[in-house]
Amino acid sequence: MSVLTRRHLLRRAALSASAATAARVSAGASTTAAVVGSAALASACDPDPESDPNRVPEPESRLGLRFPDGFGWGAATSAYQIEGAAKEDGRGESVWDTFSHTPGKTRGGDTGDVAVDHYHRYETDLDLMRELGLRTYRFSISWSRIQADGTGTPNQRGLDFYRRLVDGLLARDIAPMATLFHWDLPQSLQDAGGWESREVAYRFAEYADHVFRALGESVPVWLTINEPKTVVQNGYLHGHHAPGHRDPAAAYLVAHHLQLAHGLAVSALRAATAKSRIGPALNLHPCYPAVEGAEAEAATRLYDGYENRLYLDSVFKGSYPVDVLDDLGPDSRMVRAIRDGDLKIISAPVDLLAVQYYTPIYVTPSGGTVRRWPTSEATWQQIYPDGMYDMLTRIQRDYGDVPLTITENGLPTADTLDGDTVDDPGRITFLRDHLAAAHRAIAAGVPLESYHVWSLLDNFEWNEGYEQRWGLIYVDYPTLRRIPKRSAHWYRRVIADNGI
Ligand code: IFM
Repeated sequence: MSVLTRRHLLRRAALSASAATAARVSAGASTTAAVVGSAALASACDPDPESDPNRVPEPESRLGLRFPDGFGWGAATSAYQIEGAAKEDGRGESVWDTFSHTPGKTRGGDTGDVAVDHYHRYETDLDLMRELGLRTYRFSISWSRIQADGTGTPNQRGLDFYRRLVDGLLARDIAPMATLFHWDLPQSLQDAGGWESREVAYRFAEYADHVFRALGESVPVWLTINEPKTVVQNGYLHGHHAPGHRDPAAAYLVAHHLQLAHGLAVSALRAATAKSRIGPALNLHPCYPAVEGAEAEAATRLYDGYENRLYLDSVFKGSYPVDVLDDLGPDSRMVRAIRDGDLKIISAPVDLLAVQYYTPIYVTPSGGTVRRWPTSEATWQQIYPDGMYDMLTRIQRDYGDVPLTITENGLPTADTLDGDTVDDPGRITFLRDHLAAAHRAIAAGVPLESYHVWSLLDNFEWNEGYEQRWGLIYVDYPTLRRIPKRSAHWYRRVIADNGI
């Protein structure tokens, strides 16, 4: 493994460190809290702007940009981050239950046991989505609710929950978009080798088949694996995500098996229904040289290979990038694990690509990184909206006219509850500027069909616990009351106007 690769790994480790302390009271959180929900959101859209306490000043909110008719305005969540109900209705343990319950692994010892109790409050959350005017909602399915041990007969009570959720969305005219895997691998499968085991990819395809047969056509868009790169880097290189390994050789083996699982799930959907669409959900980071010169260019190219092309080329070109394979070396566990036919499975045609954009990366000649732009409360995130434009146009340039959806984009802000309001102008500015970049990409011919804010609700931000607030809707953790932030009121206007 090259010096560059090691620098890449070290940088990611450095990014995982952060300073704040946890403040959440999760244990014993009330499940009977009042909700400041629909009514608050609706009244904030009162036609008399002067009477509206959440009124957004015009210069901040209006750029005069209209999106194409029918553009999909959405928001996103994931199962472990919001559901709670960790031991209910036959749900088995996942790697995130194990990890978050291991002392020292999450900020303040926070866990997803209760999270924001979406499992019990989904009707409230659905009503909030309707009041926002969402046209699409992206959520994930917890594998261990469907198969407690990751194999065998599906758990009907788990399927029923997602059936209720999907029906509730459809009843409110919101298109469901479901992710099959957002990092919560059943612990039993981890015990059997986790993603280092090729077998787990085949168990994933079986799980996907159960879900497709239960919900298939009711969900128009399916996403396979959420951010395989994050599992590789955070879960297996740096260990600050479940399962908490620090093993570069294992990490890229895992990358291959996650890609294989993606491809097998695409085939499973095709066998189950011809009506729904499917694609991968990739967090893509545009990489730029930090300085001029051939060395920085070369280092940036390889960095891009690990960040982006490893996942894009395999799906859209049917090959892994040669520079990355060379850098890993022929004796790497990943390279040795690739079997004849695997890339054909992985590159089974998809219907769309889900892009998650958060930050650019600036690469030095020696393969290190530097920061160029202000960061959000998440210190790994530099705020650079043009990076979204660059990534969207680059995808079209390098991979053709694949339909695109942005399935995550957002930032954490230091929100505080003041009475019944939460003022988060930083989120409005961030979303507005990124939407302007998305609009520019559409104008340049990029087939972008929808956009999902990360996240609908404040939630469990993995090893960061509940400290970072990423939601459009504030969650008062002691009571679990929901309070739409000022950005939620702004986003409702954006959706109603179909523009910014
Ligand atoms: O919260 C996560 C999400 O689960 C995956 N993408 C990035 C988000 C913010 O870190």
